[in-house]
Amino acid sequence: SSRKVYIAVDLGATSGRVIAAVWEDGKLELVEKHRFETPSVRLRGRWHWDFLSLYSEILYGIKTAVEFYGADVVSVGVDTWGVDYGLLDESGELLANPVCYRDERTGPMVKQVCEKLGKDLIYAETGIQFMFFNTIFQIAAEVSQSRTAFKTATRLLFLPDLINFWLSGVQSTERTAASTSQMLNPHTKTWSEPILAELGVSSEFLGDVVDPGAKLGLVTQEVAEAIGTSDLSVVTVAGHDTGSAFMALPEVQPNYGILSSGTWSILGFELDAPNTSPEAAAAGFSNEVGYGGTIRFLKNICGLWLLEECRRSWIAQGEEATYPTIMEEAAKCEPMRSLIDPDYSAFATAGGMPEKIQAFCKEKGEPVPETNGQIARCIFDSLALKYDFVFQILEKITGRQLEGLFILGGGSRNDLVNQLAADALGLPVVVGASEATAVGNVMAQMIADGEAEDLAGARNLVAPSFSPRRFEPRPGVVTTEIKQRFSALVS
Ligand code: LRH
Repeated sequence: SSRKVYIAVDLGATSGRVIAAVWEDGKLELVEKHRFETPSVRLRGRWHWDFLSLYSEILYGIKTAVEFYGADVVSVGVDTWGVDYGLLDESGELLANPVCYRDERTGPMVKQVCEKLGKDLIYAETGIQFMFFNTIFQIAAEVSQSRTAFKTATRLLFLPDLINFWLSGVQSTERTAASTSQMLNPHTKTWSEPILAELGVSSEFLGDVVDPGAKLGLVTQEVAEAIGTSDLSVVTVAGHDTGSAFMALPEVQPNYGILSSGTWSILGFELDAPNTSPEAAAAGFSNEVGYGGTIRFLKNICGLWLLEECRRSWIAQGEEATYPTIMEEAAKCEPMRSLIDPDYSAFATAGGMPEKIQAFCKEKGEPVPETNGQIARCIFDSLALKYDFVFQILEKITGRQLEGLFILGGGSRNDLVNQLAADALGLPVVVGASEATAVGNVMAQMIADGEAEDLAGARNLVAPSFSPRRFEPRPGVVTTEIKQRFSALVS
């Protein structure tokens, strides 16, 4: 038949998905074959990913897709959240469970590394926003804590590369995932020598960086037995989930900002070349390398993590706290009653989120949100205001007058936030695929398979399959006074 099926494995910090993308008669249909949680496990004072269990879920999802679509299945691609990695010994054995990026182990490292190398040099070399969990600081922590697994390891694989290795038997270092490390230079698009030297790691340890789109080969014999076919090719995609998501824009509009909304709210746009100017450094924007060498100029805003963490607390206290109930209650709450800075440092780590939000409000003289609905509403209002705040900086640095915002990703299912974002920006919001990451993942596979020529070609091919939704700004909902009140809260 003319039907082709591509499998996208997409791991986010809240959930993982195995999606079968069915390409037939010029239409791409996404079918979710398996969804599972990706919880972190606290063990002996560290937060770990339970990586073997995630691997089992992935195999199960692929097997289900293979059973259903048989010989039409062409290939599989993997993307995950950024910055985290596994450590391997010479024989390829994983030496420890990967540590979660939110773990506190990097505590003093940002200061320490910056003092040694200089913040300016690190930014000029990498163009990446300083976040405590970037790989550079995780490695500094491994060195400073003299961790045995790290000392024994001969190879580091970023998480998408680790899964690709388990599926195909081939170790590789894919460029988009590598670019989240704050160790890669976005101008040369390869490892930064001064940073590697400072950390004391070699480029052999990190691997030669290769572009997404490479065919690694067929699945190993062991995987073939688990999924029921040996005829499945493993293809590197934009292994960084945000990189895959940005591929799936509903249309090309150079003057629209792009928001990839999920655990993180990632706001920026695509540039042809990196901007590592002092202005970009001062504002803390990242230059992440995307598919085809594109640059995503963006800022990470602490996104729906805030709500996910609140839900985790509420559920632990025996409340039901389902998404629909929370949304319903939040919609009924007084708008703009309590505001927070979503990026306040204490919100970045796990635990006690409702109390942390209340404490922030109390300290800043904001009315303290009491009910779950009020807390959720506070998060949504504050996120929309933060988008506007960051948008204004983005306009200044790039000299572009933005005309609207695309919202992609799982968080784009939240129509309350979509509308609030339009209100806060005073601009139209256009909502694209909620599984944008999987769509981008599949686009890279389609290019590798010869179905599309390049990124632009793939965008044209798949765009008609996902009809965008529009939100127009409601005048007067977000006033100048509210924006000023919000700005005063941002540290
Ligand atoms: C989103 C994301 C983001 C990174 C963070 C670690 O899932 O990949 O782009 O900064 O996780």
